[in-house]
Amino acid sequence: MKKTFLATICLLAGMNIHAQQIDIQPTPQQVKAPTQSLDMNGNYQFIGTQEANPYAVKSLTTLLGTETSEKKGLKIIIGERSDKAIKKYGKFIPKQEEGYFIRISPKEIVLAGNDERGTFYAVQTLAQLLEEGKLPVTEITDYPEIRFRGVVEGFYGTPWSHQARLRHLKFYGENKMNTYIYGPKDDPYHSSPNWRLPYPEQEAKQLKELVNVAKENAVDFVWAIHPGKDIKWNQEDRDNLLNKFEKMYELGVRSFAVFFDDISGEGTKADKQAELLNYIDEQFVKVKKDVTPLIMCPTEYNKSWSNVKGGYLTTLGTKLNPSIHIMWTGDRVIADMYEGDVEKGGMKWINNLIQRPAYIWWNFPVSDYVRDHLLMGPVYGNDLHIANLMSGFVTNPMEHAESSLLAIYGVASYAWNPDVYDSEKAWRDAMKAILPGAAKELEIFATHNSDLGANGHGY
Ligand code: BEU
Repeated sequence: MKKTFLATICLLAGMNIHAQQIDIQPTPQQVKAPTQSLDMNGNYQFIGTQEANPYAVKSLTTLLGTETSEKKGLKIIIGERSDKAIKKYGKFIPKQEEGYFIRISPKEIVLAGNDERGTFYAVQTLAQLLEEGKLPVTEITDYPEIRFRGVVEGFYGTPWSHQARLRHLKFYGENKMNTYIYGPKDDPYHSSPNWRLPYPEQEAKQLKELVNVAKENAVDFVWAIHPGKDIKWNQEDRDNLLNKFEKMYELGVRSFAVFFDDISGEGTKADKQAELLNYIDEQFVKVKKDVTPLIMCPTEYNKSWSNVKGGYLTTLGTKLNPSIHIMWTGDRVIADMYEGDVEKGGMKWINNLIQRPAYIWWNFPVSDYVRDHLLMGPVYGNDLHIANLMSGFVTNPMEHAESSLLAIYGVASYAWNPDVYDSEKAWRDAMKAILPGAAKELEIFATHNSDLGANGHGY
C-alpha cells in the first residue's frame, strides 16, 4: 500500500523510483547516493543566468535548450557564490578554487560554483549525469585536489594541427582540466631561431582562435617561449622577449611560460635565468594585472641531470620570485612521482631545493624517444597521495593528438581526485568516452599499443 502511494507521488512529480548509478569522470569528492531519478521533460525556468559565468550558461543551454517558460517548469538555478540567485546555497559550496555544489531535486536544480570555473564544472558534471532524459536525484560537492591540471604540448616532432588543438581544448573542459601549455619544440617561433619574431599572420590568427576556445572551455592557454639556445643576457634580448610577450598578449594570451630545457652554454646559468624571469614578472605580469603567475622549466629539470653542489636548483629556489612556478619531470627525464624525502629524492627532495611545490611535467605518453610506438596504455605509476606536494600536474603527450586522448583522460582523472584514482577503470571509461561506437575495438588496439619497448630512458 505504502509503495503504491510513493510510486503515485513520484510519477506526479516526474520522478522514478529506480535511480541511475552515478559514474562521473573525474570522480567527484562527495556524492549523495541517489534513490530516485527525475524525468527532464523539457520545461525549465532558468534563474541566475544574467550574473553567472556566461560560458557555463552557454554550456547549460547547449545541453538543455533555452528556457521554455518564465514562471513555469523546473527551476534551474545557476551562478557563483556571490551571485544573488546563489546566495542562499552558500553554505553548501566548497571553498576550494574551482569547487562546486549541485543539488538535483524535483523542486529545483542548483548549479553553484565557488567561482566561475566551479560553475562551468558543475554544468560539465550535469551533462554526464543526464542519461536518456533522466537525472538522478542527488547532491554533489566537488573540487580538484591539484590546482593546475592539463597538458603541455612540449614534445619533439610534428606539432599538433589547429583542428586537433581545438578538439583537445573542448575535451579538457569536459574533463575538468584547466591548463594547456603551448610549447612544441619544433615550432620555430616558440624556440630558436625565431623566438624573437612575431608569428606570421595565418599562425597568429589560429593562435587567437585557440585562446578564445580555451576561454570558452575554462582552460588557461599558456604560451611558452624557449629562448635558451641562443639568448644573450643583455637588455636587447630582454626587450625582444617582452616584445614577443606583448604580441602574444595582443592575441589574447594571459598566461606565459619560459622553458630552459634541453640547452647548453650561456643560456643555462641559473642566476641569469632567475634575473630574466623576475624582470618579466615585475615589468610584465605585475604591470598587466590580468596575467597569471609565470611558469618556468629549468635546465636541470630532473634529478638525474641535477648537480646539487653546482647550486643551479638552489639558486632558482632562493632567487626566483615566490609566485613563479618551477616545472619538474621527476627523478629522471621520464619518471613517475612519489613522496620521497629531502635526502634521497622524490617530491620532497625537489621541493626542498626550489622552496616551493614543484609543477609536474609528466613525460607520458610522449613518444618522441620511441617514435615507432604508440603509448596507449593505462595511466599509472604516480603516487595517489602527494597532491599537496605539487602545484600542478601536466602531461606531455604524443605528437599523435587523437591517440593521446586515452592518457589525457587518465591524467584528468588522477589530477582531480587522486585519492580514489582507479587506473584500469579510467582507461576503460576513456575508451567509451572517446570512441563510444567502437570501445571494444579500441581496447584491443590500445592493449597492443601499450608497450614502449626497449628505450634509452629505461622507462
Ligand atoms: C620527452 O622525450 C622529452 C624530454 C625532454 N628532453 C624535453 N623536456 C622536458 O621533458 C622538460 C621534452 O620536450 C621531450 O618531449
